[in-house]
Amino acid sequence: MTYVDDVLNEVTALNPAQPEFIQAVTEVFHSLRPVVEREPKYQKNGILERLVVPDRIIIFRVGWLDDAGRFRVNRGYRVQFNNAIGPYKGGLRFHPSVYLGLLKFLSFEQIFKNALTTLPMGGAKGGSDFDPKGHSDNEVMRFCQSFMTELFRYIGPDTDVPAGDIGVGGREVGYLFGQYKRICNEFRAGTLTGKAFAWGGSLIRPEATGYGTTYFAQEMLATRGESLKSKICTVSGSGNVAQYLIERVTQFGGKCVTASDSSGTIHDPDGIDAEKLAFIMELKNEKRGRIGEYAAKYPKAKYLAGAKPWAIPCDCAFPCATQNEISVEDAKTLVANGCKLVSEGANMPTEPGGVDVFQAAKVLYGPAKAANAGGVAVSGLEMAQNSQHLFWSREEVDHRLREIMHSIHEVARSTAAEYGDEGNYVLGANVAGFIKVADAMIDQGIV
Ligand code: NDP
Ligand code: 2IT
Repeated sequence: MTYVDDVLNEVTALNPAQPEFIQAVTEVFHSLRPVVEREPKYQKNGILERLVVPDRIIIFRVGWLDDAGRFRVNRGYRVQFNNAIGPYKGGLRFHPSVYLGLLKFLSFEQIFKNALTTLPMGGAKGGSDFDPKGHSDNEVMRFCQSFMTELFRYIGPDTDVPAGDIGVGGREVGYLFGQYKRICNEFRAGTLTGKAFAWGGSLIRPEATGYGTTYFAQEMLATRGESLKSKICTVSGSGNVAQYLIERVTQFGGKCVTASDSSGTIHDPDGIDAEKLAFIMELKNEKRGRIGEYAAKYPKAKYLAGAKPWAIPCDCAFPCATQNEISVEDAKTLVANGCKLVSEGANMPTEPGGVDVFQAAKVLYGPAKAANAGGVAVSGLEMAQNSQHLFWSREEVDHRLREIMHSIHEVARSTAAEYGDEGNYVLGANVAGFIKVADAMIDQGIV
Protein backbone atom coordinates (compact mmCIF):
# COMPACT_ATOMS: atom_id res chain seq x y z
CA MET A 1 0.00 0.00 0.00
CA THR A 2 1.32 3.43 -0.84
CA TYR A 3 0.61 6.68 0.98
CA VAL A 4 -1.76 7.74 -1.83
CA ASP A 5 -3.73 4.47 -1.64
CA ASP A 6 -4.03 4.66 2.14
CA VAL A 7 -5.55 8.15 2.06
CA LEU A 8 -7.73 7.32 -0.94
CA ASN A 9 -9.12 4.23 0.80
CA GLU A 10 -9.93 6.31 3.82
CA VAL A 11 -11.69 9.00 1.77
CA THR A 12 -13.69 6.32 -0.02
CA ALA A 13 -14.69 4.61 3.23
CA LEU A 14 -15.65 7.85 4.96
CA ASN A 15 -17.72 9.34 2.10
CA PRO A 16 -19.71 6.43 0.65
CA ALA A 17 -22.67 8.57 -0.38
CA GLN A 18 -20.57 11.23 -2.16
CA PRO A 19 -19.50 9.65 -5.48
CA GLU A 20 -18.60 12.92 -7.22
CA PHE A 21 -16.28 13.90 -4.36
CA ILE A 22 -14.56 10.50 -4.47
CA GLN A 23 -14.26 10.80 -8.26
CA ALA A 24 -12.58 14.22 -8.01
CA VAL A 25 -10.16 13.17 -5.26
CA THR A 26 -9.28 9.92 -7.05
CA GLU A 27 -8.41 11.77 -10.25
CA VAL A 28 -6.20 14.32 -8.49
CA PHE A 29 -4.49 11.71 -6.30
CA HIS A 30 -3.75 9.52 -9.30
CA SER A 31 -1.71 12.43 -10.73
CA LEU A 32 0.05 13.00 -7.41
CA ARG A 33 1.65 9.54 -7.10
CA PRO A 34 5.00 10.53 -8.70
CA VAL A 35 5.13 13.78 -6.71
CA VAL A 36 4.65 12.27 -3.27
CA GLU A 37 7.16 9.56 -4.16
CA ARG A 38 9.74 12.13 -5.22
CA GLU A 39 9.11 14.53 -2.29
CA PRO A 40 8.79 12.80 1.13
CA LYS A 41 7.94 16.15 2.77
CA TYR A 42 4.29 15.79 1.67
CA GLN A 43 3.78 12.53 3.56
CA LYS A 44 5.85 13.74 6.51
CA ASN A 45 3.54 16.76 6.87
CA GLY A 46 0.32 14.78 6.39
CA ILE A 47 -0.62 16.90 3.38
CA LEU A 48 -2.95 14.41 1.64
CA GLU A 49 -4.89 13.58 4.83
CA ARG A 50 -5.36 17.28 5.55
CA LEU A 51 -6.14 18.23 1.94
CA VAL A 52 -9.26 16.03 1.75
CA VAL A 53 -10.98 17.43 4.85
CA PRO A 54 -12.67 20.82 4.34
CA ASP A 55 -11.64 23.57 6.77
CA ARG A 56 -15.31 24.21 7.48
CA ILE A 57 -18.78 23.32 6.16
CA ILE A 58 -21.80 25.52 6.82
CA ILE A 59 -25.27 24.05 6.28
CA PHE A 60 -28.41 26.03 6.95
CA ARG A 61 -32.17 26.20 6.36
CA VAL A 62 -33.48 28.70 3.83
CA GLY A 63 -37.14 29.49 4.45
CA TRP A 64 -39.05 31.76 2.06
CA LEU A 65 -42.60 32.58 0.97
CA ASP A 66 -43.74 31.88 -2.61
CA ASP A 67 -46.05 34.20 -4.57
CA ALA A 68 -49.10 32.36 -3.24
CA GLY A 69 -47.97 33.07 0.33
CA ARG A 70 -47.00 29.43 1.01
CA PHE A 71 -43.95 28.60 3.16
CA ARG A 72 -41.11 26.91 1.26
CA VAL A 73 -37.88 25.46 2.60
CA ASN A 74 -34.54 24.67 0.94
CA ARG A 75 -31.08 23.70 2.15
CA GLY A 76 -28.19 26.20 1.91
CA TYR A 77 -24.49 25.27 1.95
CA ARG A 78 -21.02 26.76 1.90
CA VAL A 79 -17.97 24.50 1.83
CA GLN A 80 -14.83 26.45 2.84
CA PHE A 81 -12.29 23.87 1.76
CA ASN A 82 -8.81 25.38 1.89
CA ASN A 83 -7.42 28.90 2.40
CA ALA A 84 -3.68 28.18 2.37
CA ILE A 85 -2.97 30.68 -0.43
CA GLY A 86 -5.78 33.23 -0.06
CA PRO A 87 -9.37 33.88 1.05
CA TYR A 88 -11.89 31.16 0.20
CA LYS A 89 -13.18 31.74 -3.35
CA GLY A 90 -15.72 29.96 -5.52
CA GLY A 91 -19.21 30.10 -6.92
CA LEU A 92 -22.72 29.35 -5.68
CA ARG A 93 -24.84 26.78 -7.51
CA PHE A 94 -28.66 26.79 -7.33
CA HIS A 95 -29.92 23.51 -8.81
CA PRO A 96 -32.19 20.71 -7.49
CA SER A 97 -29.29 18.23 -7.69
CA VAL A 98 -27.20 20.19 -5.16
CA TYR A 99 -26.18 18.22 -2.06
CA LEU A 100 -23.09 18.19 0.13
CA GLY A 101 -21.12 15.68 -1.97
CA LEU A 102 -21.53 17.75 -5.15
CA LEU A 103 -20.31 20.90 -3.42
CA LYS A 104 -17.38 19.02 -1.87
CA PHE A 105 -16.27 17.90 -5.35
CA LEU A 106 -16.63 21.41 -6.74
CA SER A 107 -14.82 23.10 -3.84
CA PHE A 108 -12.03 20.48 -3.89
CA GLU A 109 -11.46 21.15 -7.61
CA GLN A 110 -11.59 24.88 -6.97
CA ILE A 111 -8.53 24.69 -4.65
CA PHE A 112 -6.23 23.61 -7.51
CA LYS A 113 -7.96 25.68 -10.20
CA ASN A 114 -7.55 28.84 -8.15
CA ALA A 115 -3.90 28.03 -7.45
CA LEU A 116 -3.30 27.71 -11.21
CA THR A 117 -4.64 31.21 -11.91
CA THR A 118 -1.52 32.70 -10.22
CA LEU A 119 -3.84 34.84 -8.06
CA PRO A 120 -4.13 34.55 -4.24
CA MET A 121 -7.40 32.62 -3.80
CA GLY A 122 -8.31 29.58 -1.69
CA GLY A 123 -11.01 27.06 -2.63
CA ALA A 124 -14.74 27.09 -1.75
CA LYS A 125 -18.15 26.41 -3.26
CA GLY A 126 -21.71 26.76 -2.03
CA GLY A 127 -25.29 26.83 -3.11
CA SER A 128 -28.70 25.35 -2.61
CA ASP A 129 -31.13 22.72 -3.90
CA PHE A 130 -33.38 25.65 -4.87
CA ASP A 131 -34.22 25.66 -8.61
CA PRO A 132 -34.61 29.20 -10.01
CA LYS A 133 -36.35 27.72 -13.09
CA GLY A 134 -40.10 28.25 -13.00
CA HIS A 135 -39.97 30.83 -10.21
CA SER A 136 -40.91 34.50 -10.62
CA ASP A 137 -38.30 37.25 -10.17
CA ASN A 138 -39.91 38.09 -6.83
CA GLU A 139 -39.62 34.51 -5.60
CA VAL A 140 -35.97 34.36 -6.67
CA MET A 141 -35.36 37.66 -4.87
CA ARG A 142 -36.98 36.47 -1.64
CA PHE A 143 -35.03 33.22 -1.79
CA CYS A 144 -31.71 35.06 -2.34
CA GLN A 145 -32.47 37.45 0.53
CA SER A 146 -33.21 34.59 2.91
CA PHE A 147 -30.10 32.66 1.75
CA MET A 148 -27.87 35.70 2.34
CA THR A 149 -29.43 36.48 5.73
CA GLU A 150 -27.71 33.32 6.95
CA LEU A 151 -24.61 33.26 4.73
CA PHE A 152 -23.51 36.88 5.39
CA ARG A 153 -21.84 36.08 8.73
CA TYR A 154 -19.38 33.65 7.09
CA ILE A 155 -18.18 35.74 4.10
CA GLY A 156 -16.21 38.93 3.44
CA PRO A 157 -13.56 40.39 1.09
CA ASP A 158 -10.68 38.77 3.03
CA THR A 159 -12.64 35.76 4.33
CA ASP A 160 -14.70 34.12 1.62
CA VAL A 161 -15.84 35.58 -1.72
CA PRO A 162 -18.76 33.81 -3.46
CA ALA A 163 -19.77 34.28 -7.12
CA GLY A 164 -22.07 32.60 -9.67
CA ASP A 165 -22.27 29.06 -11.07
CA ILE A 166 -25.19 27.02 -12.48
CA GLY A 167 -28.45 28.85 -11.71
CA VAL A 168 -26.67 31.87 -10.24
CA GLY A 169 -26.07 34.68 -12.74
CA GLY A 170 -26.20 38.46 -12.70
CA ARG A 171 -29.78 38.56 -11.40
CA GLU A 172 -29.07 36.35 -8.40
CA VAL A 173 -25.73 38.04 -7.57
CA GLY A 174 -27.61 41.37 -7.57
CA TYR A 175 -30.24 40.18 -5.08
CA LEU A 176 -27.57 38.53 -2.91
CA PHE A 177 -25.42 41.67 -2.86
CA GLY A 178 -28.42 43.92 -2.11
CA GLN A 179 -29.25 41.93 1.02
CA TYR A 180 -25.60 41.64 2.07
CA LYS A 181 -25.11 45.42 1.84
CA ARG A 182 -28.29 46.02 3.77
CA ILE A 183 -27.30 43.70 6.64
CA CYS A 184 -23.70 44.96 6.87
CA ASN A 185 -24.61 48.63 6.31
CA GLU A 186 -21.38 48.94 4.33
CA PHE A 187 -20.58 48.80 0.60
CA ARG A 188 -18.12 45.89 0.77
CA ALA A 189 -17.87 45.39 -3.00
CA GLY A 190 -15.16 42.73 -2.71
CA THR A 191 -17.39 40.22 -0.88
CA LEU A 192 -19.07 38.97 -4.07
CA THR A 193 -17.85 38.80 -7.68
CA GLY A 194 -19.86 38.69 -10.87
CA LYS A 195 -21.48 42.02 -9.94
CA ALA A 196 -22.85 44.36 -12.62
CA PHE A 197 -20.30 46.92 -13.85
CA ALA A 198 -22.29 49.89 -12.50
CA TRP A 199 -21.89 48.72 -8.89
CA GLY A 200 -18.44 47.21 -8.70
CA GLY A 201 -18.32 44.45 -11.30
CA SER A 202 -15.47 43.87 -13.71
CA LEU A 203 -15.73 44.23 -17.46
CA ILE A 204 -15.22 40.82 -19.14
CA ARG A 205 -16.30 38.85 -16.01
CA PRO A 206 -19.51 37.64 -17.73
CA GLU A 207 -17.46 36.58 -20.76
CA ALA A 208 -14.44 35.27 -18.85
CA THR A 209 -15.15 31.54 -18.50
CA GLY A 210 -16.22 31.02 -22.11
CA TYR A 211 -13.44 33.24 -23.47
CA GLY A 212 -10.86 31.56 -21.22
CA THR A 213 -11.90 28.06 -22.32
CA THR A 214 -11.52 29.25 -25.93
CA TYR A 215 -8.05 30.71 -25.23
CA PHE A 216 -7.00 27.44 -23.60
CA ALA A 217 -8.15 25.55 -26.71
CA GLN A 218 -6.12 27.91 -28.89
CA GLU A 219 -3.04 27.35 -26.74
CA MET A 220 -3.42 23.56 -27.05
CA LEU A 221 -3.97 23.74 -30.82
CA ALA A 222 -0.92 26.01 -31.22
CA THR A 223 1.31 23.19 -29.88
CA ARG A 224 0.37 21.31 -33.09
CA GLY A 225 0.65 24.36 -35.33
CA GLU A 226 -3.14 24.61 -35.63
CA SER A 227 -5.88 27.11 -34.77
CA LEU A 228 -9.67 27.26 -34.36
CA LYS A 229 -10.11 28.62 -37.89
CA SER A 230 -12.61 26.54 -39.89
CA LYS A 231 -12.97 23.97 -37.11
CA ILE A 232 -16.41 22.40 -36.63
CA CYS A 233 -17.20 22.69 -32.91
CA THR A 234 -19.85 21.04 -30.76
CA VAL A 235 -20.91 22.83 -27.58
CA SER A 236 -23.16 21.63 -24.76
CA GLY A 237 -25.15 23.96 -22.52
CA SER A 238 -26.64 27.31 -23.47
CA GLY A 239 -25.97 29.27 -20.27
CA ASN A 240 -23.26 31.74 -19.33
CA VAL A 241 -20.24 29.63 -20.24
CA ALA A 242 -21.63 28.20 -23.49
CA GLN A 243 -22.86 31.61 -24.75
CA TYR A 244 -19.53 33.40 -24.50
CA LEU A 245 -17.59 30.38 -25.69
CA ILE A 246 -19.71 30.31 -28.85
CA GLU A 247 -19.09 34.06 -29.26
CA ARG A 248 -15.29 33.79 -29.03
CA VAL A 249 -14.87 30.56 -31.00
CA THR A 250 -16.94 32.12 -33.82
CA GLN A 251 -14.82 35.30 -33.71
CA PHE A 252 -11.74 33.10 -34.09
CA GLY A 253 -13.17 31.52 -37.25
CA GLY A 254 -14.58 28.30 -35.77
CA LYS A 255 -18.11 27.10 -36.53
CA CYS A 256 -20.23 26.14 -33.49
CA VAL A 257 -22.97 23.80 -34.68
CA THR A 258 -24.71 22.84 -31.42
CA ALA A 259 -26.06 24.16 -28.12
CA SER A 260 -28.13 22.30 -25.55
CA ASP A 261 -30.01 22.37 -22.27
CA SER A 262 -31.27 19.64 -19.96
CA SER A 263 -34.17 18.98 -22.37
CA GLY A 264 -32.20 18.46 -25.60
CA THR A 265 -29.77 19.68 -28.27
CA ILE A 266 -30.09 21.92 -31.31
CA HIS A 267 -27.94 21.10 -34.34
CA ASP A 268 -27.42 23.97 -36.79
CA PRO A 269 -25.08 22.81 -39.61
CA ASP A 270 -24.74 26.43 -40.84
CA GLY A 271 -23.26 27.45 -37.48
CA ILE A 272 -24.51 29.71 -34.69
CA ASP A 273 -23.50 33.18 -35.94
CA ALA A 274 -23.68 36.45 -33.99
CA GLU A 275 -27.35 37.06 -34.80
CA LYS A 276 -28.40 33.54 -33.78
CA LEU A 277 -26.32 33.82 -30.61
CA ALA A 278 -28.14 37.06 -29.74
CA PHE A 279 -31.39 35.08 -30.07
CA ILE A 280 -30.06 32.40 -27.67
CA MET A 281 -28.94 35.05 -25.19
CA GLU A 282 -32.34 36.72 -25.15
CA LEU A 283 -34.12 33.34 -25.01
CA LYS A 284 -32.02 32.10 -22.07
CA ASN A 285 -31.17 35.26 -20.11
CA GLU A 286 -34.41 37.30 -20.50
CA LYS A 287 -37.26 34.98 -21.52
CA ARG A 288 -35.78 32.00 -19.63
CA GLY A 289 -37.08 29.66 -22.35
CA ARG A 290 -35.93 26.28 -23.70
CA ILE A 291 -33.24 25.74 -26.37
CA GLY A 292 -35.74 23.83 -28.55
CA GLU A 293 -37.29 27.20 -29.48
CA TYR A 294 -34.15 27.87 -31.59
CA ALA A 295 -35.26 25.25 -34.12
CA ALA A 296 -38.67 26.89 -34.45
CA LYS A 297 -36.99 30.24 -35.18
CA TYR A 298 -34.28 28.80 -37.52
CA PRO A 299 -35.88 25.91 -39.46
CA LYS A 300 -32.57 24.69 -40.96
CA ALA A 301 -31.59 23.65 -37.44
CA LYS A 302 -32.78 20.33 -36.00
CA TYR A 303 -33.95 19.84 -32.42
CA LEU A 304 -32.88 16.51 -30.90
CA ALA A 305 -35.13 16.09 -27.86
CA GLY A 306 -33.43 14.39 -24.92
CA ALA A 307 -30.09 14.14 -26.77
CA LYS A 308 -26.59 15.39 -25.95
CA PRO A 309 -24.40 16.88 -28.71
CA TRP A 310 -21.65 14.24 -28.71
CA ALA A 311 -22.91 12.06 -31.59
CA ILE A 312 -22.58 14.99 -34.01
CA PRO A 313 -19.22 14.85 -35.85
CA CYS A 314 -16.82 17.64 -34.89
CA ASP A 315 -13.16 18.69 -34.81
CA CYS A 316 -13.43 20.22 -31.33
CA ALA A 317 -15.84 19.58 -28.44
CA PHE A 318 -16.62 22.04 -25.67
CA PRO A 319 -18.70 20.60 -22.79
CA CYS A 320 -20.19 23.64 -21.02
CA ALA A 321 -23.19 22.22 -19.12
CA THR A 322 -22.52 19.97 -16.12
CA GLN A 323 -20.52 17.15 -14.47
CA ASN A 324 -20.23 13.69 -16.09
CA GLU A 325 -22.04 14.81 -19.24
CA ILE A 326 -19.53 12.93 -21.46
CA SER A 327 -19.79 9.21 -20.78
CA VAL A 328 -17.22 6.62 -21.86
CA GLU A 329 -19.47 5.79 -24.84
CA ASP A 330 -19.77 9.48 -25.76
CA ALA A 331 -15.97 9.81 -25.63
CA LYS A 332 -15.56 6.80 -27.95
CA THR A 333 -18.13 8.26 -30.36
CA LEU A 334 -16.36 11.64 -30.38
CA VAL A 335 -12.99 10.00 -31.15
CA ALA A 336 -14.50 7.70 -33.81
CA ASN A 337 -16.01 10.77 -35.51
CA GLY A 338 -12.64 12.55 -35.68
CA CYS A 339 -12.71 14.88 -32.66
CA LYS A 340 -9.17 16.20 -32.02
CA LEU A 341 -9.69 18.56 -29.07
CA VAL A 342 -11.80 18.74 -25.90
CA SER A 343 -11.64 21.91 -23.79
CA GLU A 344 -13.82 21.74 -20.67
CA GLY A 345 -15.93 24.79 -19.82
CA ALA A 346 -17.98 22.81 -17.28
CA ASN A 347 -16.54 21.29 -14.10
CA MET A 348 -15.60 17.57 -14.36
CA PRO A 349 -17.82 17.02 -17.44
CA THR A 350 -16.00 13.86 -18.58
CA GLU A 351 -16.35 10.52 -16.78
CA PRO A 352 -12.95 9.12 -15.73
CA GLY A 353 -13.06 6.34 -18.35
CA GLY A 354 -13.81 8.99 -20.97
CA VAL A 355 -10.66 10.89 -20.05
CA ASP A 356 -8.70 7.68 -20.65
CA VAL A 357 -10.32 7.31 -24.09
CA PHE A 358 -9.27 10.86 -25.06
CA GLN A 359 -5.75 10.45 -23.79
CA ALA A 360 -5.24 7.07 -25.49
CA ALA A 361 -6.37 8.65 -28.79
CA LYS A 362 -3.97 11.64 -28.31
CA VAL A 363 -6.88 14.08 -28.30
CA LEU A 364 -5.80 17.50 -26.99
CA TYR A 365 -7.66 17.28 -23.69
CA GLY A 366 -7.89 20.41 -21.50
CA PRO A 367 -9.29 19.44 -18.07
CA ALA A 368 -11.73 21.78 -16.37
CA LYS A 369 -9.48 23.07 -13.62
CA ALA A 370 -7.11 24.43 -16.27
CA ALA A 371 -9.43 25.17 -19.21
CA ASN A 372 -12.26 26.95 -17.35
CA ALA A 373 -10.12 28.83 -14.81
CA GLY A 374 -10.64 32.10 -16.70
CA GLY A 375 -13.92 32.73 -14.86
CA VAL A 376 -12.49 32.64 -11.38
CA ALA A 377 -9.34 34.40 -12.63
CA VAL A 378 -11.36 37.44 -13.69
CA SER A 379 -13.23 37.17 -10.37
CA GLY A 380 -9.78 37.59 -8.80
CA LEU A 381 -9.22 40.63 -11.02
CA GLU A 382 -12.62 41.98 -9.90
CA MET A 383 -11.47 41.64 -6.27
CA ALA A 384 -8.24 43.48 -7.13
CA GLN A 385 -10.15 46.35 -8.76
CA ASN A 386 -12.58 46.53 -5.82
CA SER A 387 -9.75 46.83 -3.32
CA GLN A 388 -8.24 49.67 -5.35
CA HIS A 389 -11.65 51.36 -5.85
CA LEU A 390 -11.19 51.61 -9.59
CA PHE A 391 -12.10 49.95 -12.89
CA TRP A 392 -9.91 48.58 -15.65
CA SER A 393 -10.85 48.79 -19.36
CA ARG A 394 -12.16 45.80 -21.35
CA GLU A 395 -8.83 45.64 -23.18
CA GLU A 396 -6.85 45.56 -19.95
CA VAL A 397 -8.96 42.79 -18.36
CA ASP A 398 -9.05 40.70 -21.56
CA HIS A 399 -5.28 41.10 -21.94
CA ARG A 400 -4.73 39.88 -18.37
CA LEU A 401 -7.14 36.97 -18.95
CA ARG A 402 -5.20 35.90 -22.06
CA GLU A 403 -1.92 36.11 -20.16
CA ILE A 404 -3.34 34.01 -17.30
CA MET A 405 -4.68 31.33 -19.67
CA HIS A 406 -1.30 31.31 -21.43
CA SER A 407 0.50 30.84 -18.14
CA ILE A 408 -1.87 28.06 -16.99
CA HIS A 409 -1.27 26.24 -20.28
CA GLU A 410 2.48 26.73 -19.94
CA VAL A 411 2.71 25.50 -16.35
CA ALA A 412 0.47 22.47 -17.09
CA ARG A 413 2.49 21.64 -20.21
CA SER A 414 5.92 22.04 -18.62
CA THR A 415 4.97 20.21 -15.40
CA ALA A 416 3.65 17.24 -17.39
CA ALA A 417 6.89 17.22 -19.41
CA GLU A 418 8.95 17.35 -16.20
CA TYR A 419 7.13 14.21 -15.02
CA GLY A 420 7.76 12.45 -18.32
CA ASP A 421 4.26 12.66 -19.83
CA GLU A 422 4.31 15.54 -22.32
CA GLY A 423 0.81 16.56 -23.44
CA ASN A 424 -0.92 15.14 -20.33
CA TYR A 425 -2.62 18.33 -19.13
CA VAL A 426 -4.46 16.42 -16.38
CA LEU A 427 -1.18 15.45 -14.77
CA GLY A 428 0.38 18.88 -15.30
CA ALA A 429 -2.57 20.88 -13.92
CA ASN A 430 -3.09 18.64 -10.89
CA VAL A 431 0.59 18.58 -9.95
CA ALA A 432 1.25 22.30 -10.49
CA GLY A 433 -1.87 23.32 -8.51
CA PHE A 434 -1.07 20.85 -5.74
CA ILE A 435 2.56 21.93 -5.24
CA LYS A 436 1.60 25.57 -4.72
CA VAL A 437 -1.07 24.76 -2.12
CA ALA A 438 0.83 21.95 -0.39
CA ASP A 439 3.99 24.02 0.04
CA ALA A 440 1.93 26.86 1.55
CA MET A 441 0.35 24.37 3.97
CA ILE A 442 3.80 23.15 5.03
CA ASP A 443 4.99 26.73 5.60
CA GLN A 444 1.96 27.41 7.81
CA GLY A 445 2.33 24.37 10.08
CA ILE A 446 -0.15 21.71 11.16
CA VAL A 447 -3.58 23.39 11.33
P1 NDP B 1 -25.87 28.36 -16.35
O1 NDP B 1 -26.83 28.13 -15.28
O2 NDP B 1 -25.73 29.72 -16.96
O3 NDP B 1 -26.12 27.33 -17.55
C1 NDP B 1 -26.10 25.96 -17.32
C2 NDP B 1 -26.39 25.24 -18.62
O4 NDP B 1 -26.11 23.85 -18.44
C3 NDP B 1 -27.85 25.35 -19.01
O5 NDP B 1 -27.94 25.27 -20.41
C4 NDP B 1 -28.43 24.10 -18.34
O6 NDP B 1 -29.64 23.65 -18.92
C5 NDP B 1 -27.33 23.10 -18.55
N1 NDP B 1 -27.41 22.09 -17.48
C6 NDP B 1 -27.31 22.31 -16.15
N2 NDP B 1 -27.46 21.17 -15.46
C7 NDP B 1 -27.67 20.22 -16.39
C8 NDP B 1 -27.89 18.83 -16.32
N3 NDP B 1 -27.94 18.20 -15.13
N4 NDP B 1 -28.03 18.15 -17.48
C9 NDP B 1 -27.99 18.79 -18.68
N5 NDP B 1 -27.79 20.12 -18.82
C10 NDP B 1 -27.62 20.80 -17.70
O7 NDP B 1 -24.45 27.88 -15.76
P2 NDP B 1 -22.99 28.19 -16.27
O8 NDP B 1 -22.96 28.36 -17.73
O9 NDP B 1 -22.42 29.25 -15.41
O10 NDP B 1 -22.22 26.85 -15.85
C11 NDP B 1 -22.04 25.76 -16.74
C12 NDP B 1 -20.88 24.90 -16.28
O11 NDP B 1 -19.68 25.69 -16.23
C13 NDP B 1 -21.02 24.31 -14.85
O12 NDP B 1 -20.39 23.05 -14.83
C14 NDP B 1 -20.23 25.29 -14.00
O13 NDP B 1 -19.78 24.70 -12.79
C15 NDP B 1 -19.08 25.61 -14.94
N6 NDP B 1 -18.35 26.84 -14.67
C16 NDP B 1 -18.98 28.04 -14.60
C17 NDP B 1 -18.26 29.21 -14.36
C18 NDP B 1 -18.90 30.54 -14.36
O14 NDP B 1 -18.16 31.53 -14.23
N7 NDP B 1 -20.20 30.68 -14.49
C19 NDP B 1 -16.79 29.15 -14.15
C20 NDP B 1 -16.22 27.84 -14.33
C21 NDP B 1 -16.99 26.74 -14.57
P3 NDP B 1 -31.03 23.86 -18.13
O15 NDP B 1 -31.30 25.32 -18.27
O16 NDP B 1 -32.00 22.98 -18.81
O17 NDP B 1 -30.77 23.46 -16.69
O1 2IT C 1 -16.40 26.94 -11.14
C1 2IT C 1 -15.96 28.11 -11.10
O2 2IT C 1 -14.77 28.36 -11.22
C2 2IT C 1 -16.93 29.20 -10.95
N1 2IT C 1 -18.13 28.94 -10.92
C3 2IT C 1 -16.48 30.61 -10.84
C4 2IT C 1 -16.11 30.92 -9.40
C5 2IT C 1 -15.81 32.35 -9.10
O3 2IT C 1 -15.56 32.62 -7.91
O4 2IT C 1 -15.79 33.21 -9.99
